[in-house]
Amino acid sequence: MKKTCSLLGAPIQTGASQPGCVMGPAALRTAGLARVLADLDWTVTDLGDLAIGPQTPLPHANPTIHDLAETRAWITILAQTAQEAARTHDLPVFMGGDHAMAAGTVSGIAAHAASLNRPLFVLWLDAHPDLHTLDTTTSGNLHGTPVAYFTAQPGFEAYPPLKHAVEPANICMMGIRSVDPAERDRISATGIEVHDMRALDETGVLAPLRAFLARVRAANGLLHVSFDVDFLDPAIAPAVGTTVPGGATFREAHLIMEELCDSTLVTSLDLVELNPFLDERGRTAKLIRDLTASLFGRRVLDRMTRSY
Ligand code: NNH
Ligand code: MN
Ligand code: MN
Ligand code: MN
Repeated sequence: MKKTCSLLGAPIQTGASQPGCVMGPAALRTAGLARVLADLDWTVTDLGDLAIGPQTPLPHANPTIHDLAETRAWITILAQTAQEAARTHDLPVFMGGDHAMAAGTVSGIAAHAASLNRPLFVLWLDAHPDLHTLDTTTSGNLHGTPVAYFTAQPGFEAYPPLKHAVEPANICMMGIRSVDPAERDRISATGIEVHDMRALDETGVLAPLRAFLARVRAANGLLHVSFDVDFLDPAIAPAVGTTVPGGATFREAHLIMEELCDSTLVTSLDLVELNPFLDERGRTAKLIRDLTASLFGRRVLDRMTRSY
């Protein structure tokens, strides 16, 4: 039986500081993502793009926050749709859209995991930990909040009520290199496993990744991968609104995706923050397509996979 994946577009950009992520799903389709995955012997179903209707503005005590009502509506529809996509496909892919969407996708997947009585693990590949609450964000850009939301931190009265939280101990972050003070405190308080760029320079990406995957396997967990384009170095991935120097190289990123593929543990994927308005001749969209292909089984040569 061929494995099934779905592609769902989430053209949300209200969580970001500048427009453009609305075009992310279209750029990934234009880069041929569906065909590439089908050529790797997956049954691919494109579920199209989600949409929200007009919203009534939702004020908040934190005056920096913008587009709260729209972002909230996206989280609601994404949580429902992600849960359903995970129920009906082996590996649903959520094409963003800015990273606020992960508040919806991960909470929806967490509900799915709870229905299977299995723990959900999250691999967060990002320059940023996205650990702000609505009370601590100073930019007001809600793409900085999803991890705090789905780990059930206080301060999210204005977001949809969270039904199933993700355990901070089940989260592994890699590539982190831009952390705000409130986020630094929350990393300590929650004990989330964070491999910042210095740590990855010291250990390489493979050792911490394999240790995390071993934990997922031992717990019979589901594994959601949330891939923020700014995880990558801006020199190879310019199409993102929040570039941070010193990001993952082409080879590090491919190695992570290849190891994730070999593990066979990944059960859902976000591709977020692609802003095609900032791209150069589609190169970032094509790179994200190729990294996804590595996760779905593309390899340079046949080789023995290591036994687990
Ligand atoms: N921490 C910053 C903020 O909250 C940056 C967040 N931007 C991101 N996150 N792109 O991945 O505004
Ligand atoms: Mn992010
Ligand atoms: Mn980021
Ligand atoms: Mn509050």
